[in-house]
Amino acid sequence: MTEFKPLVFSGVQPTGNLHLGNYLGAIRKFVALQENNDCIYCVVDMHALTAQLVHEDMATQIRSITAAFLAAGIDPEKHIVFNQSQVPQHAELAWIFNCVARIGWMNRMTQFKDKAGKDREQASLGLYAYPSLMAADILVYRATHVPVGDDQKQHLELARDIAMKFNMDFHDKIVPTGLGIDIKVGEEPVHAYFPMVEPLIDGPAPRVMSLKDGTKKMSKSDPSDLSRINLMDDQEAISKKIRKAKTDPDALPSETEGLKGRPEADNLVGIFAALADKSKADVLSEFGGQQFSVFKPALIDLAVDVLAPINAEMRRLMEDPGHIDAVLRDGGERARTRAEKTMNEVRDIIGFVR
Ligand code: AQP
Repeated sequence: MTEFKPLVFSGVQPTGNLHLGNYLGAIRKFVALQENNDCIYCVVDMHALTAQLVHEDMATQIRSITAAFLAAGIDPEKHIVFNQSQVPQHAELAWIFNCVARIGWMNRMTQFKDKAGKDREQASLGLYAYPSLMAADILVYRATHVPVGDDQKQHLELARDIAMKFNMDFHDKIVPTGLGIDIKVGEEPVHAYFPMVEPLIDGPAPRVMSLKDGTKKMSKSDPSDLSRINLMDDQEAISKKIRKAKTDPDALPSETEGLKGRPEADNLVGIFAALADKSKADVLSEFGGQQFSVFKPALIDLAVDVLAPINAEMRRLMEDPGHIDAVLRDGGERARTRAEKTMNEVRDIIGFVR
C-alpha cells in the first residue's frame, strides 16, 4: 500500500485581531509541526469575504496575520507562507468541489448556521460554500494533515467526504492516468487521487472559550474585547482581562473530574495548561484547592511571559510591510507551482482539454 507523502496545511482568516484561541488552537501547533514536516501555512484572505465583503484594512490584516506566523516562529524559507488570493488554483478547485459536494452535506454545517444567524436569506453564497473552498485549500496541495481548533472538525470531515466522492466518481480515470495512490478507507484499499486528510486537534485547549462565557468559543468577532486575549494586547490589557474573567465562587478541584459543569474554571485551567505545555491534571495537582485569587495572578504571569515576545516581534515586523509582502510573494510563487501541478492532473482526470 502506497502512502501519500505527509504534508501539513492550515490557514487563518484575516478577519480581525488574532486571539489566544487562534494561537493555542492553531498557530502554536503550526510552529511545532515544522520540525519534522513539510508545511504550508496560508492567510486565507478569500475566506474573509464570506461574512463581510468590504474590509477597509484588508492589506493590514493580511500582513498582521503573516507577522503573527513569523513572530510565533514559522520559518518561511524552509516552509511556505502566503496569502490565498495569490494562488487562484484554490478557487478553481473549489468550483469543482462545489460540484462534488452535495447540498445535504452543506446544510449540516453548524458554523454556517452560527455565522448566518437568524437572517439566513441575507448570508452570502460564499459563506455557504466556505467549507468547499476550505477543502480546496488543503487538497490543491494534496495535504495529509491539518492542525486546527476543534471548531473546524466538521469542515475537515466534509473535506474527507469531498475527497472520497471525487476519488470514487473518477476512479476509472485515476487508475489509467497512474496519478492515484492506494489508500485504506476502512478496511478496503481504494485507488485515490486525494488523500483522506487527518485533523490535528489535540492538546489541553483545542477550543478556547470566551473569558466572559465559558460556553461560547473565544472569537475575533465577539463584540466584547474583554471576551478574548488578543496577541497584540499589552501586559496591562492581558492582566485586566484575566482579572475580570468570569469564574465561579468555588476553589479549584484537585482532579480534572471536578471541572465538569464548571465551564469557566475548565477554560482557565485549559489555557494555563496549554500555555505551560502541561496537562490539566498537572495544573490541578499544583493549584487544586486554591482560590481564583491565587490562580489568576499565576495565569497572568504565564500569559504575559508567553505572549510578550510574540507581541513585540509582531510590532517590529509590522513596521516593515515591504518585508512581509516579499515573504508572501515568494511563498505565493512556490505554492502556485505546486497547486498548478495538481490542477493539471485534476483537469486531465476530469477530461478538460488543455
Ligand atoms: N476559540 C478557539 N479555540 C481554539 N482554536 C480556535 N480557532 C479559532 N478560534 C479558536 C482556530 O484558529 C484557526 C484560525 O481560525 P480562523 O480565523 O480562520 O477562523 P475562525 O475559526 O472563524 O476564528 P474566529 O476567531 O472565531 O473568527 P471569527 O470570529 O471571524 O469567526 C482555526 O484553526 C480555528 O480552528
